Amino acid sequence: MNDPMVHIKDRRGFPMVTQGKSPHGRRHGPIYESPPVLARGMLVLLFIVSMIAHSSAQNLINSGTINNTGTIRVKGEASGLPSAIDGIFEYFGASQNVPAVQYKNLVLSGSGTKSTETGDFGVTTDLSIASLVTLSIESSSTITLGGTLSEQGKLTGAIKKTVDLSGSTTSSDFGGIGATISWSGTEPGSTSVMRSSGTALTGNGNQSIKRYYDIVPTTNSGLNATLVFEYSDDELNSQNASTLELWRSIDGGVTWIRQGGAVDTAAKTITKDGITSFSLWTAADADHPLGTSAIVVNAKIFLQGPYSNGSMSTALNGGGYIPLDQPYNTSPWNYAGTESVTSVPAGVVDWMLVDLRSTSDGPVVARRAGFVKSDGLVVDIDGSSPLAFSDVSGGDYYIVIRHRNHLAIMSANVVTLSSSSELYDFTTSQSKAFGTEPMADLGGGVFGMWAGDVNANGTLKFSGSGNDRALILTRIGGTDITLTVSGYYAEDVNMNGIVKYSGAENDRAVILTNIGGTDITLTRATQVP
Ligand SMILES: [Ca+2]
Ligand SMILES: [Ca+2]
Repeated sequence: MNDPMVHIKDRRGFPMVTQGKSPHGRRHGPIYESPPVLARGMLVLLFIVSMIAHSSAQNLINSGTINNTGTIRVKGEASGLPSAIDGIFEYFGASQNVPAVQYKNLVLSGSGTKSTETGDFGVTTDLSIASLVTLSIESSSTITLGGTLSEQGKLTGAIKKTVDLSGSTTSSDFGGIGATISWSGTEPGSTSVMRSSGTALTGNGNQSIKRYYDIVPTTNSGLNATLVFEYSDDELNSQNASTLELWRSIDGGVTWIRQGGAVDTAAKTITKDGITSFSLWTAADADHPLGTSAIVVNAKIFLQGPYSNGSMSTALNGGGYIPLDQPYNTSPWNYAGTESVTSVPAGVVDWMLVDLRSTSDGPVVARRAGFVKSDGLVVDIDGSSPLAFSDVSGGDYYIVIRHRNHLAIMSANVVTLSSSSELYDFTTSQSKAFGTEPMADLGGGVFGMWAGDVNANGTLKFSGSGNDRALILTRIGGTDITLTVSGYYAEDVNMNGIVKYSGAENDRAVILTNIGGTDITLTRATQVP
């Protein structure tokens, strides 16, 4: 200890805290510098060696700076490290504390648990965890990784890497931290993936496995991405790997939406494709679902018929015409649902029928009848709650909205549905609904479902066989165009409770207007595939 000043140069493979002569009688590692070197601003290390022998703990205590172009190996504790260290820094002892600084290359070898200390912790290039080692990242810290992770041992805590998923970078494994994302179509752009291991998340009274990913792309809608979610057996939290399913939360882990995915228990991966947006993702087995199976559709639509100046008329309700049982049990819907009320709630315009689809032209996954209210909200039979689907898993669905004498509409894209679905407002833009000119322009930037499909065949037709107009005349008797009939009729296109063929507020004219206004041979079809 006669000269504590040490200038570290490239020394690979030796315990760098060796001071003076090694047990073999040769001088290794640190090179001693004289005070004039210090005066020239050279880098300084102060070593205090607790033990000399290779088999004993050795500490690194620094009070200056470190210029490392090789490898620094510490068997005991390191302290006083500068905020950033070049070269390779290796902790090769048994259980050790790892100060939170910016390492260039961090190697964790030896054995036991390497516990990081509080603070900003980064690895500019590569992080290596040897097979007998557990890296325990302090709970308030996240390791920011620049390069790759070599994980022969275990990692607990949070590690994060950011990759620009754009241009030719159509896939990344994010430095091997355990999530691989590939994409086509819309570029996610710069995307950060934070993996957390060793902690379970909770939902629906159940726990997840002890791993989750928080994935944040720059563009986070309209994606077509595939996620390969890796896990390790020691994170299973006593769950059955073969029935693992992915779950995602868009509210920070409060509610969870089932995503499914394909488990490969040999590869220890769960793969899910067709992902349109990212968020917080974890996994749980079939016996520990993180969400209930009830989801809701929270949608706003307008019907052109009863619409005027921002809201819809409740004339049918006022006239007592709305049936207490859902009316879609006839052709063409043939919906056998038992939705029924003892009285129609206030503010209700009419019954609606809502379908969920997994693909734009695929089969109906689930169907329910509910009400639409004067403000456009589609609600359950209580008259206020979003329309619930009790037997459907949360996830991404196309929403199809049907009405007995208006052309059906469908959401332009899938909508993420959960027990707390966000509002999907069809009324604000044509682009909210699927297809070309799917809705009527109601003025003032408001759009609604086309009125006039009296025979509910999906097409507005004014003349010729199977047209919608003639049915109105038939309903009022078939000859005298001045007669009217009151009640709950599909021929009451404007839904004021009166079937009327001619004169003010008649139900015929809007059909002609909707097919173009002049050529009676034109038609208009629903845009729902
Ligand atoms: Ca029709
Ligand atoms: Ca009418």
